Amino acid sequence: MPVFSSPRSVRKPANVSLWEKLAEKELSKSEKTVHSLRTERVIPEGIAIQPVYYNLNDTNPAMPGVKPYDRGPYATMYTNRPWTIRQYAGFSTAEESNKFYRANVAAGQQGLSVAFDLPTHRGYDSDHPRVVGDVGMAGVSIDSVEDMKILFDGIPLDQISVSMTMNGAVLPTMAMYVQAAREQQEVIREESKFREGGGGDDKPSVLSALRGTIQNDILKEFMVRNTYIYPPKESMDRVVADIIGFCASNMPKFNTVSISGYHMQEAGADAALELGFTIADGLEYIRTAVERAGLKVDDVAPRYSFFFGIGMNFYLEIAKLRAARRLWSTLVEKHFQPKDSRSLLLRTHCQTSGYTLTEQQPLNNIIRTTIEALAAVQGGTQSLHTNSYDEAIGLPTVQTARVARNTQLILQEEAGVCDVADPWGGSYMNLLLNLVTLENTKMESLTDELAEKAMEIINEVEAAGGMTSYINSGMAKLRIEESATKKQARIDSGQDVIVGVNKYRLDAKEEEQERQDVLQIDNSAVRQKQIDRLNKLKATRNAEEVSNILAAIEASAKLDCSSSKGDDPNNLMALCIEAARVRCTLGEISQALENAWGRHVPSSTIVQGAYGASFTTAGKSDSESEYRHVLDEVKKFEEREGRRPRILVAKMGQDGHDRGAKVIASGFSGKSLDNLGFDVDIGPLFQTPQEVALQALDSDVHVIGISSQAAGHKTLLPALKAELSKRGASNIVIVAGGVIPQQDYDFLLNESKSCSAVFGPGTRVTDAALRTLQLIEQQS
Ligand code: SCD
Repeated sequence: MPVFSSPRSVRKPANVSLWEKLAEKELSKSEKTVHSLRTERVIPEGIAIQPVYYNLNDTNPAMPGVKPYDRGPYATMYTNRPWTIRQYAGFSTAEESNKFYRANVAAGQQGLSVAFDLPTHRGYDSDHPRVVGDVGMAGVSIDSVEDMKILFDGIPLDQISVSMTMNGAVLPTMAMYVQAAREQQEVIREESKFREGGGGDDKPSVLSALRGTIQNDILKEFMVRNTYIYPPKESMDRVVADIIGFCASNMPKFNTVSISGYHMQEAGADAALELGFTIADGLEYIRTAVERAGLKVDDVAPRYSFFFGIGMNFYLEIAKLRAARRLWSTLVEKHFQPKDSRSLLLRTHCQTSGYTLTEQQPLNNIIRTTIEALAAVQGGTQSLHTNSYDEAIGLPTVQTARVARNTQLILQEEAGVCDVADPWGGSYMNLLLNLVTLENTKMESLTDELAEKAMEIINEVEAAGGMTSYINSGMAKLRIEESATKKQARIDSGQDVIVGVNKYRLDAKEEEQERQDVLQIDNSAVRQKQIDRLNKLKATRNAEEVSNILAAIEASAKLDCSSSKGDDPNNLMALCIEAARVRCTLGEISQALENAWGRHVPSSTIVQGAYGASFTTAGKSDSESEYRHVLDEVKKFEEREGRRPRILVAKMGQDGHDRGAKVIASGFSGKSLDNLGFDVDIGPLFQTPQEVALQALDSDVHVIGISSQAAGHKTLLPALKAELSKRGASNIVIVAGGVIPQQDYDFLLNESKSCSAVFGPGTRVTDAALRTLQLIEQQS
C-alpha cells in the first residue's frame, strides 16, 4: 500500500505509479524532517487536502519528482519537507555575525548563508590599501581561519548546512571553512575523550559530513556581479574545476557550485535571459568538469545546484522555475547521458528581488517580498532568502531581518502552502482569456513559452561555442545591460508601475515621515580590529611552513587542469586547506595564485540607444516631452559652452554592482535623439579615489557621477573630494547615486561637502540629467 493515496482513480497511469513509489521512498527517509508523516491534511472544514492533484482524464499526467520535473524535483515536495529558510547575512566582524547566526537559528532559521565583505571576495586582506572603505561593510570580513572559527563558533558544522556566497577568493574561503570544521571536530573529540576517558577517534572524517553550498559560479561574475579575481580560463579550469574535483572525492554532501541567474536578474536581465543564460552556464560547468578535468557527469552534476532571483511578475516567476527544471533535465540527458537520475534534478535556492525594493514607502517592500516569496515556493524552490524591507537603502537591522524571516515562517506555518505539491499543475491562469483560447491560458502554456524563449537563447550561446566563448565575445553582458536600460526607460516613462515611486507617490513631507533608520557600521573600527588580529596571527605562525605552502600553490597554479581530481596532490583546494592550517591569510593565498595568473582586467561598455528608444516609444506624450526638454537643455549647454556636458561615471572601492552605473552611462550618453546627449566616460571598476580623480582630470569632465551600492560612500566620497581639491580641481562637480540612506545625505551634502547631489533609488534618469546640468552651470 502506498503511503500516499492518489486521487480517486480507477486506472493508474505510469507516472502516477512512479510518483507513488518515489513518494514512499522519500517518506521512508524522513524521520529527521520537519513535518510528521501524513497522507493528507484534513482542514477544519472537513476537506481532505491531497498532497498532489492531477487530471484524472490525462493518460499520463505530469507528476512532481518525475521527469521532466516541471512539477518539482521531489515527489512529496513540501508536504514532507518544507523548503529551507536560509537568510543570507554577514555583519562586519566574525563575532557580530556569529551572534546573529546563532540568534537566527534559535528563532527558526534552518540553514546558514554567509555574506562576505568585498575585500574578502576580491582576495585582499583587511590591511590592504585598496580596501580602506570596504572592510566589513557589505558582509563579514574573513582574513584567516581564525576569523572563520569565530564565525562558526558554537555552530556544529557537521550538522547545519552552510551556504557561502564566494566566487573570486573561493579557494581560500572554502579551505578556511573546511579547516575551521576540522579544528572544531578536534575540539569535540578532545572533549569527548576527556569525558569518556578515551575513544572519539573513530569518528568519520568531518569532510564527508559537511553539508552546504559554495557559490563558485564564476561565469556570472564576468557577466554581471564582478567579484572575479583571475582571468576566465584559469578561473574555470583550475579554481572551479579543482573545487568540484576535490568535493566529488572528499565532500559528497557539499553542493559545489550554485549556478546563479539571480545576479543576472538584479543586473537587469528579463526572465527569458536569466533562464537561458543560467542553464547555459550549468551546461558549461558540466563540460568543464567532464571534458577538461576528466570527471564523470554523475560524480559532479548531482551536486550542482541553482539560484534564481524572484521578481514581481508572479505568474512568470512560477513558470520560470518550472521551465528551468524541464530544460535542465532534458538538456543534461541529451548532452551528457547520465546514469544517475539525480544528475537531472535542478534543485534551487531563490532570493526575492533586491531591485524591486523601493526607498519610498519602505513598508510596501514587505508586501513585494511576500508576493515574490510566494512565487518562489509555488514554483517549487528548495531554499529561500526573503529580503528585509529596508534593503533598498542599507543593511538590514535586527527588526527588519526578523520580519523577513517571519514572512517565510508565516507561509510555512500559517498559510498552508506546504500542503500540496505544485498546485499549478495543469492550471488555468485566467478565466476570461480561458473562454477565448483554452490552450493559451494555462500555467503550463506559460511554462512552455518561457522554456521555448530560453531555449532560443541557449541555442545562441551554444552556437557561439558555449558560455565561456559567449562571455568573451561581450554579448552576454551587452544583452543584460540592454535589457536593464530598457527596463529603466519603461519605469521612467511610466509604462511599468512602481507603487509609491512613479505612481501613488506621497508628498515630500509624508515621505519624510515614512523614513527608516538603517544600520550603521563603523568601518574604521572593524578594519582596525581585523588588522590587529592579522598582526597577531603573523607574529605567531611558522614562517617557513607559510612560505613553503604558498610556493607550492603558485607552482600548482602554473599546471593545467589535469590536476583537478580530488586525490591529486596538486589539487588547489587540498593545497589551500593546508595553507589555511598553517595560518596563511586569504590575501596571501590569493596573491600566490595571482602571481601565476595575474588579475583580470574587465573592459567597460556602454549600450547605445536603448534608453531613448524605449522612452520615445512609450506612447505617453508627457513623458516624451520631458525627455525632449532634457535634450533641449543639453543642446543649449553645448551652444553656450562649445562642448557637450561631460560626465565620468565611476565606481570606487571593491563594489562591483554596476547596473546603476551602466544604466546612467547608457541613458546619459549619445549624440542622437536616442540618448540624453551627454559626453560619457565610464571608469573601470574597483578604482581608488585617487585613480578616479586622475581620470576625471585627464578627461576634462564637468562632473563625476559616483555609483555606490556597498555602503562605502561615507569613506570614499570625502576621499575623492579631497583628491580633487589637492589637484586644484574643486570645480569638478560630484554627484552620487545608489544605495545611500537618507540619514547620510546631510553628512555628504553639508557636513563633509563631498558631493553636490545624491540621487537615491527611484530617481528617474531624466531628472538626474537635468539636475546635473543645473549643478554644472552653477559651478561654472
Ligand atoms: C528535500 N529532501 C527531501 C525532500 N525535500 N527528502 C524527502 N522528501 C522531500 N520532500 C532532502 C534532500 O534530498 C536533501 O538531502 C535534504 O533534504 C535537503 O534538501 P535540499 O533540497 O537539498 O535543500 P537544502 O539543503 O536547503 O539545499 C538547497 C540547495 C542548496 C540545493 C538549493 O544549494 C542551497 O542551500 N543553496 C543556497 C545558496 C545560497 O544561500 N545562496 C545565497 C546567495 P541530501 O542532502 O541527503 O540529498 C546570496 C547572494 O548571492 C546574494 C547576492 C550577492 O551577494 O550578490
